Amino acid sequence: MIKAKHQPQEAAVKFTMLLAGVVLLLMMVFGFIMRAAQGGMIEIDQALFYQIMTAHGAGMVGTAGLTGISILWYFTGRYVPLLAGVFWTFLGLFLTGVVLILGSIFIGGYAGAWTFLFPLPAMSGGFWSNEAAATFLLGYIFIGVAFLLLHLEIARKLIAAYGSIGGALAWPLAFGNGRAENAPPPTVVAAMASTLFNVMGIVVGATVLVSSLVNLMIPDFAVNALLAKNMIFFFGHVFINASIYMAVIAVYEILPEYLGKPWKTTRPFAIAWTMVFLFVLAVYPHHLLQDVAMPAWALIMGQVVSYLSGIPLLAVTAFSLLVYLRQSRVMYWDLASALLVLGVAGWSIGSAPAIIDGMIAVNKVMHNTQWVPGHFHIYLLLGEVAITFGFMAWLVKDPREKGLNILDLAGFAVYLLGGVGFTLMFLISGALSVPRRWAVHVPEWFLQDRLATGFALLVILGALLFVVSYAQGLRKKRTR
Ligand code: HEM
Ligand SMILES: [Cu+2]
Repeated sequence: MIKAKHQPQEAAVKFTMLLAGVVLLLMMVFGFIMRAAQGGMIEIDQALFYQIMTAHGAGMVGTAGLTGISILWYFTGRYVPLLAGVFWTFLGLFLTGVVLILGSIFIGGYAGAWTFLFPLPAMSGGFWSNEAAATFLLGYIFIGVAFLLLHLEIARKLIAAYGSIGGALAWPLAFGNGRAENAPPPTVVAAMASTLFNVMGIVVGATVLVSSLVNLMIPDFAVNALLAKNMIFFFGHVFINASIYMAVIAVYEILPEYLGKPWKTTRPFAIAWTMVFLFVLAVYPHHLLQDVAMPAWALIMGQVVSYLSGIPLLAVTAFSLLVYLRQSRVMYWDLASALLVLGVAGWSIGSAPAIIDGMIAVNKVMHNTQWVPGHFHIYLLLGEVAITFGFMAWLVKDPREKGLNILDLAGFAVYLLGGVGFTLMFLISGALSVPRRWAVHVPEWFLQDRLATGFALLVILGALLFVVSYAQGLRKKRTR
């Protein structure tokens, strides 16, 4: 249906998605263990809780990034020829980083959370050594370099094919008198924009990583804590947002096959992507609303841009999707299309509690509560990860079968039910001021903890069905 000029790198991406599916499952089990421990259903050593929390945070964010960029790579490969060797090098560096991170946590005992907030890595109170912390930071640096490499290859090819950065961002259509027929496809616009901001985020992240590393080795090399925090949250905010913005390319490329109509680059679409590019960079101070030392203007900017940041793109994507769905006479539901539509819905719904938390008045009481994991688990679990599973289902889709078989339906239903229940329990706990990141909860909080643990089991069951059916699909496709 969609004219592909080039052949995307099927094998590399399929292999990566299998890997990612297995890691997602494993990290979900880590999450389940944490929630069960908070509910007093199992007992684990508190130091181990924070190791698991660190692994879950870094592992999930890393996998979201990995799946997001694999989706981007796969579909960008339809429009420009990308070098396969770059992807394999990326994967090698990425996995080296993963090994370093896992070693630092489970051998070295590092448990300073995925945010490695300065000076925590260097102040473990005897729980881990400076070497363990340094290994963790080094692992991140490997992953950062891996991403930079892939983004540079993408940027290079897009600029060559579309003339300039502005050309790939559809600026002539957005701000000039360019015509929609000549505009680059949505995938190219999204790939260019997310490449730009992710590169900026990673470069800032690499700078603060290296500074923290030097500080670990030479404690006299002091880092300004507030500056380090700004840089870390700039990086973290941009990186996790980029994972969603990259994954949404799957919606633009795959759903048209179901809708019977291509997803078009319109003027609002082009403007929204440029706005997102600016806002994603400007909004990060909403992570620092509790830092009294921050200048007031930055915090106010964080709040105001929070209202604006996701909305243009979300509105354009979600609204277009609704219009396309209403107009289409050929749309049908199978696992892939159901998960992709769920992903857009989860992403949209999750942004509401995020914006609430981005208000300074609310943030003062909500910020260190489970409201925060509540909102981001919605748009990650039911957004980015739903899109990822949808993409995987599409990769192994049997063109002779149309519709949901009973296993697909069961997987989708338990994943959805579990995901909604699980995230709702976080939000309820947050509204009741239950703090986040506490290994031990008091019995008054057990009810939500235990319900959430049950819902988490459903999520894991659904995800297991998706991954198993993907693995079977890969095997069948090879023999077909
Ligand atoms: C079955 C699915 C999942 C379960 C049971 C689960 C469970 C948890 C729990 C219990 C926490 C700690 C909450 C607290 O602070 O008290 C947590 C934190 C977190 N989760 Fe999940 N999670 C799941 C899926 C995901 C997914 C899909 C992602 C991202 C793609 C994710 C990313 C994170 C992050 C970034 C944190 C923050 C870690 C920190 O505070 O340092 N989780 N999760
Ligand atoms: Cu943010």
